Amino acid sequence: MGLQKDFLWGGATAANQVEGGYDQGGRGLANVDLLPFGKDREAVMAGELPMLSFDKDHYYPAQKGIDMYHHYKEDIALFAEMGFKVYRFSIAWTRIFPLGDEAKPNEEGLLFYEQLIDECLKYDIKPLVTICHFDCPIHLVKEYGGWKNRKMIDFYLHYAETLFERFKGKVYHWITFNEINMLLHAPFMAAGLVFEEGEDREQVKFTAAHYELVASALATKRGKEIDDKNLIGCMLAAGDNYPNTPNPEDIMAAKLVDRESFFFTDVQVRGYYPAYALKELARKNIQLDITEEDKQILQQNTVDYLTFSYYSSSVASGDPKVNELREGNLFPTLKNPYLDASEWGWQIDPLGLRITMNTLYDRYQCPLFIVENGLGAVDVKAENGVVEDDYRIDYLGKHMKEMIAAVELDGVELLGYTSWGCIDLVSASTGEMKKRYGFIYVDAENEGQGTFKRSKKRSFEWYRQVIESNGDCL
Ligand code: BGP
Repeated sequence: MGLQKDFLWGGATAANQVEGGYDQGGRGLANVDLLPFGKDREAVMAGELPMLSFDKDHYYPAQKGIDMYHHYKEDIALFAEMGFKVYRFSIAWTRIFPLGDEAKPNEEGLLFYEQLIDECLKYDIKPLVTICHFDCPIHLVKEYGGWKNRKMIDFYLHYAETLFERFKGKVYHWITFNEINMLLHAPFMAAGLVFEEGEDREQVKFTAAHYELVASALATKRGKEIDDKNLIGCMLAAGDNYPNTPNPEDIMAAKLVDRESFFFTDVQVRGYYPAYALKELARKNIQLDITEEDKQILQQNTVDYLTFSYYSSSVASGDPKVNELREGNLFPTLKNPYLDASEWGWQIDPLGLRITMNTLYDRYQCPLFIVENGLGAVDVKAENGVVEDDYRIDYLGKHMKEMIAAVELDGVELLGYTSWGCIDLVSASTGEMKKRYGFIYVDAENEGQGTFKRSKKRSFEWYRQVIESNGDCL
């Protein structure tokens, strides 16, 4: 009993939240470099406040991240000390193609990731590469409108092929797009979409979604042609939606919210647009540029596994007045009276992870991989200089127990678990450093001040033991 012997324990990060070095190594600028720190961040993420050029007087969190660009060897050594079997990271598109539409890649960028990958392999840590974690070269946004434009499929494919070729024999686990469903909630951050006045936003978002789906399927095809040992997955921001009451109206409402996310994975795992999505698009009068060739591409190139993030469940009501009480950024939800919440209002629901795993496995019957889960919290060092993060140990331990229950008791097929922000990093939604997730503390403050020195939190040794015992010590 228990998890399989080769279960992939590890941690996850994203380039723009950790690397820094935004203008080094020939790197170009991306949408994620222009997400400001402070009050405008959410409006910019949503594509409502076009911010397409770098303002020297402003601090952008991606400028410094946690300076992993210069600390990666030290960081990977610490991951190895915890016993990581896998490290999920993303490649910054603009390190490889600074503008995005060049024919020739930037060798310095490829070399950086090659060294990072070699450093992982030195410790027997498998690299799990996210090809696109929210980033889109700013040149592609300005010249082509980001993912509004079908040409993006070719640019993305050329970028993905370059990675498959270069890292052949070293990387076997790939994710095409991070949290693809985030495109509907944060369209500038997730897909480089900026809305023109009077533009039909739904039309733009679903057009971009279609192009990303085709690009993802084509990357799956090319990745497997280049090396048939490659495993290519999709990635969903997951978490079941509960009905507010047993009223059938609420149950239907929860189902409808779920569909906004499942729409993406239904296409990526099953290979075709589900009937409910076609009806919904027609009702909204959204015309998609879906060609016969696109349909074939989607049908023939479904993913090998489904990866997902899980932070919380949510609650929906069929009553519009009740729904007005929904709160929270990105994924607004009603309060669940049975759950506590994090300092950022994300409701903590370990059993929800087991429920979500069952929902996904029942729906798709394909291997799952939890690639993000964790607690964002304000960490304070105790007098001994150590962050005694028992709250994080509690959160993660409870989630891991439910994860193991889903495998042992429900028969869900699960390849691995990478906790989000295994080392402190910049928060995607708020741009803050003070929302910390790591087992490793980084001495950096909200606006890039600090020594960037790394130190172990109490959870570091705890996670080491979890991995060593393959979850048995929980
Ligand atoms: C997911 C993203 C990550 C990450 C995480 C936590 O949506 O894939 O990039 O940051 O959420 O969110 P936050 O950083 O806002 O706490």
